Amino acid sequence: MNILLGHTNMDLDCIGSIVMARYLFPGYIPVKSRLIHPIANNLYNLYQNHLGFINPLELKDAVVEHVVVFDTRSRKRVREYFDRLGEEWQGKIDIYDHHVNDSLDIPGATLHECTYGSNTTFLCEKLIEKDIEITANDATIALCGIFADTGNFTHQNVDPMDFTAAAWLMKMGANKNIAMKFLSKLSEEYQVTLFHQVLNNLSIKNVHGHSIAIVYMELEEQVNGMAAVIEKAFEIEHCDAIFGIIGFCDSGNTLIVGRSRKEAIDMLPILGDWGGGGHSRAGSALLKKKFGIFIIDEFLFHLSSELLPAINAEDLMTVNVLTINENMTILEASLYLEEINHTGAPVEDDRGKLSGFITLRDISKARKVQQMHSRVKGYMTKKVYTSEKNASIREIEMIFNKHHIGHIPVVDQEKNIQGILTRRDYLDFLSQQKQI
Ligand SMILES: [Mn+2]
Repeated sequence: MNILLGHTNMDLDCIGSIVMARYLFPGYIPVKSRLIHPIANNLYNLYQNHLGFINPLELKDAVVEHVVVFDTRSRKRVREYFDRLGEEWQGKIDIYDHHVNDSLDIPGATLHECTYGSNTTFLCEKLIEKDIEITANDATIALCGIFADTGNFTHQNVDPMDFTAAAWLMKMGANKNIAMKFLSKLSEEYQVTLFHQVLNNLSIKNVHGHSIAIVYMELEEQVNGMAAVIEKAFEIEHCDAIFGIIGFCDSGNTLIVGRSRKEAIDMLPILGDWGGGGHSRAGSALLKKKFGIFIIDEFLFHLSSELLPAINAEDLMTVNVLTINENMTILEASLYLEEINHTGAPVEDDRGKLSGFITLRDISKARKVQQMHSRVKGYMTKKVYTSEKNASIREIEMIFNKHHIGHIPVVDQEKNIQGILTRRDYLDFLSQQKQI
């Protein structure tokens, strides 16, 4: 007998991968995990006859020759199956996995890897290459896997191939409406309740300029689906990363769930040091027999030693600022702006302190009323939105969004101009970032 299996706590991407793999490995039997991830529960229940998964208990007396593993390369995530096969089992193992940052620790396995957002995509790619057609039902199940692992194509990990695979599945008859039904993150009533609790308990901390949402909660007993709850809160909170620290009174264990929007906040080292794992943007750690509110401080301390300072205004600003003196005439200012080819410039007083901002628009107002020989002082904008050197990207972004301005002078406490930030500097920064 030959078998197909995914990681423990089987999720939609595992099921999608296995359903696609059945076309590549005809006659192979899929084995289900003893735990099914809450998000995959409804799909699994509805399609279980069609899926035809067997229970790992049935492996006990079976003679298994070839095992194909999907969506993990980590031994501890497939232990429930290999334990059944027995210690002396020595068959062939192939792995199809997209967790490229995890280390392969399944002895003797041959690894086939990809960097796609969804592992199901990887299997779809193989089917596309081989020109194999699939049923509409299977296409729907696979589409769920792709939607789930790419966060409906919004996650950082999304690859063009994920779109290609999804397009192919639609062509094979995948039903998007059915797929969307299975993708609701908070499928259970209690998750919705917990979600509201998370929002109420959330606080935002600034760790080296990164805005980090932290929530600490104690629950009577361990519940499933906590990661989905934290993820949902992350969707609506405007922060760089979120960490849910959830203590379970019954076991005395604490679960940490982390999600990040920034390359600079990598879950693998942060949670890896605490015995956890996952992807760089999404991870979790279970602290065994560790429980209590003191974990927040310990964790924040750990974060501050792990994270490098975030990019700030100083990193993005232009330092040689071309300024205009407030006692120049509008005509002089106009000629000067033309010469330096800028649409506006900060204005300083005779002591060199920022006193306003003048733009071509202000100048044209003066021109209309033939006041070109008036002083800049009279036509400049006096209320200038400024920032300080150590302002975070978020603060800068907020100034641009709120005030519809093109330039932000960077000043010190005495209003000495230290630099200037333009909307262009900010947009350039954004396009260099994979995602912030
Ligand atoms: Mn996956």
